[in-house]
Amino acid sequence: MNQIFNHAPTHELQARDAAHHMHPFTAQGQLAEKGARVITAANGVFVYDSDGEKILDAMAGLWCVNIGYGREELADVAHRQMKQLPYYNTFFQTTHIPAIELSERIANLAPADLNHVFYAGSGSEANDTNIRMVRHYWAVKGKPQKSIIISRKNAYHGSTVGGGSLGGMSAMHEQGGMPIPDIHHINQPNWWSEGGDMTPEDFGRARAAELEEAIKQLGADRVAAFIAEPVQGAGGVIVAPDTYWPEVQRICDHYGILLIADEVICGFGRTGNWFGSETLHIRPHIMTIAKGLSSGYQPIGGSIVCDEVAKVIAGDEFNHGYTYSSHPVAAAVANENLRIMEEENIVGHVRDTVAPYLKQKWEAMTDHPMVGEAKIVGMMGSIALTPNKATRAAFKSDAGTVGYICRERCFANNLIMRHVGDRMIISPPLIISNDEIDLLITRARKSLDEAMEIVKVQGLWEEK
Ligand code: PXG
Repeated sequence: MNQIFNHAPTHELQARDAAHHMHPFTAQGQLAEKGARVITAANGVFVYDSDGEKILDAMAGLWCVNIGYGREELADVAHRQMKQLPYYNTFFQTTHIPAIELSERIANLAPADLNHVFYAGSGSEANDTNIRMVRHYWAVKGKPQKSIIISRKNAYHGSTVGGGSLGGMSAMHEQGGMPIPDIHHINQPNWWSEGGDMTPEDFGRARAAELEEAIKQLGADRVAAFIAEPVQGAGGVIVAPDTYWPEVQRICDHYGILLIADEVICGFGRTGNWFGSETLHIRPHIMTIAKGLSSGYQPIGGSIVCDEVAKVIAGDEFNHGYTYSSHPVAAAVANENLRIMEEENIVGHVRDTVAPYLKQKWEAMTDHPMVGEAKIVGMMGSIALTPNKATRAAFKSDAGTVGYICRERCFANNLIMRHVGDRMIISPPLIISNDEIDLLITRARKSLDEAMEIVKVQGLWEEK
């Protein structure tokens, strides 16, 4: 692998970064003091930093590098496509070959009659498309008042004004005037934190019933769609109890509500099937896709749309689109990424080999004194940190204090494992091997031990 070592020293790169580069979801001042970690190269499941450290990336970048780093075929395709046709749009009755080929491949991979793709540059943009598309669909059908979209608290659907409004992140809603009108949030199916004395099964049914109550209260003639991630990712890899999704599906069917599955994280093999909807037996009308579509090698997202919605909106001009909708280089790279995934049976590798192995190792971590529950679906997992497993107590410190300590230990041990509040989460590249899973678990356990020590020394081992 070609690592570039003749770059400026780390402290100099950090100072230049702090001077001019504004980071997403970051307190700039704090980062400027600490200095950002400078990532310089990557291969397989490892990334390298400017100090030469080799770090196991158990987050696949931001849940996206499903195929792993360093696949030269993707670079070659991008190079060829840039020389052939670096840009053209698909507005104004034009198209190009990468868009044709990618759409055909996605339609073949997607379940049921999800046969049509509208492209965006990201998951956020795709969800903005979805807001407009489902409202437009009902308007064309003579029901313009059917415009409310129901979503869930602690969901993540992106960071644009539309995507952030759909999302249920209160910290985001506090800034910049969100949510936009006609978005309604119900509670999430997070049993560990919010299940109280209920069994997970009863709790799953109760949280699904909130959807029905919301529809009745708002009026089915006002509700356009329900949007949800099959497994909540950024919210902390929250896996709903088994009773939840069948009931949600029944409710959407019964009241004639469109179902949008946000597959930005769950899509393209992450859960052991091509789509999370297949794993959880959901039948969506629209799927949001991004991330694993190109394994993050190019920015591309989109909406996979069912025949009925596509047919209805086809009768009219849909006044919507982005300069980079179906960008030829991004589309060519995504197509090559999916070709490799199919040819190398990477979804099979997940389902039959690494997901069962990781599940066994991950769930065994509940023997650690600080780990309450361990949840995992395919290659996305979370553990809840707690000072009292029996009562599922939260730490007395602000949510995230202990999680942050643990994340810092992971970083120090050359493992990228994230925290969401006091949950630790992983989503490694799908091409990870069982040996690399062993390394992941060894480093995670070491980090947990060290974090627990610090938590105790700092007097933070206290229940809320
Ligand atoms: N939907 C879901 C389910 C996502 O996870 C988006 C939409 C938005 O995609 P774009 O491409 O616009 O970022 C996402 C993105 C995190 C984190 O901290 C998660 C995402 C993005 C950034 C950070 O876990 N997910």
